[in-house]
Amino acid sequence: MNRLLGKTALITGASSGIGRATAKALAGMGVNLTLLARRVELLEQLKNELITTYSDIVVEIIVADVRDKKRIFSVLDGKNFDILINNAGLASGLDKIQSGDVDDWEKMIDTNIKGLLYVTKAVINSMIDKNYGHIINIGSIAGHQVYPLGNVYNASKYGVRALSEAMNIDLVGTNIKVCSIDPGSVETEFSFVRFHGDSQRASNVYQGFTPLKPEDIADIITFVLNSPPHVNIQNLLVTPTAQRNVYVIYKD
Ligand code: NDP
Ligand code: 8X3
Repeated sequence: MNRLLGKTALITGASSGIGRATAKALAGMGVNLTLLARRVELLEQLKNELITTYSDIVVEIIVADVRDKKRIFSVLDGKNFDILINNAGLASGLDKIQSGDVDDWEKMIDTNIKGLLYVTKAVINSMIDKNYGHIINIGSIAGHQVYPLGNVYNASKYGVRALSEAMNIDLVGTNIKVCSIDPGSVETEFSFVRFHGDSQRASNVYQGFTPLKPEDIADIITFVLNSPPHVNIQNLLVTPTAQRNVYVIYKD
C-alpha cells in the first residue's frame, strides 16, 4: 500500500548521496518534493530528471545553507510539509582534539546540529497545526559509538540522536512521528568532504568490502515513512553486512 501518494516532503542535503537517492525514491511514490542544498546546478539537474520521469509530481528547489538561520526561516516561512528529511550534514576532518581545526568543528556543529534545529523549528509548527507529520533525522553509527579521531563528528551525531529522542517526547499526544536513521558506511561524497577533497583518501575508505549505497538508505526511509499511522519507528541502526559496529569491518 502506498500511503505517501500526494504528500509533500522537504529534503535537506538533496544535491547528492542519501538525500538525492531519497528524492528519487519518494518521487517514485508520488511525493511532491522541495529539495534544499547549496549547489544550485545539482539541484536543478535533479529537479529536471525528476519532473521528466514523474510528470505527476511538483518539485521545487531551495538554494540555501542550513547554517544560515535568517535565510532558513525566511525561505521556509509559510511553507507546509507532511514530511521532513533532515539529512544535510557532514564530517570535516579527522583529527585529535589537540590538533583539530576549529573551523572544521564549527562546520560540523553548525550544520549537523544547529542547521537541523533551524529547519525543524521552521516547519514543525505547521505540522502541529494540522496534527500530521513525519520527521526523519539522519544520524549515524557515529552517534552510537565514539571512534578515534571522530570526536566532534561523533558529538554532533550523538546530538542528533538525542534530539530525535527529545522530539519524540515533545510531540507526544500528536500524530507527528520522529525517526532517527543511523547508517554505518555509505559510499557517497561523505569521505571526499571529510578529507577536504582528497579523492584517493576518500575512496580508500570503501576498499575491501561492500559499503551501503545511498539507495539502500532511501529504501529504508521510504519504508519508515510508509508505515501505518499508529506505528512509530523511532530508531534504526543500519550497517553494511561487512560492518558490525563502528570499528569492526571485515575487509578482504
Ligand atoms: P554527501 O556529502 O553525499 O551529501 C551531503 C548533503 O548535505 C549534500 O547534498 C550537501 O549539499 C548537503 N549539505 C552539506 N552541508 C550543507 C549545508 N550547510 N547546507 C545545506 N546543505 C548542506 O553525504 P551523505 O549523503 O553521505 O550524507 C548525508 C547525511 O548522512 C549526513 O548527515 C551524514 O552525516 C550522514 N551519514 C553519512 C554516512 C556515510 O557513510 N556516508 C553514514 C552515516 C551518516 P551541498 O553541498 O550542495 O550543500
Ligand atoms: C558516517 C559513518 O563511521 O564514518 O557517519 O562516522 S562514520
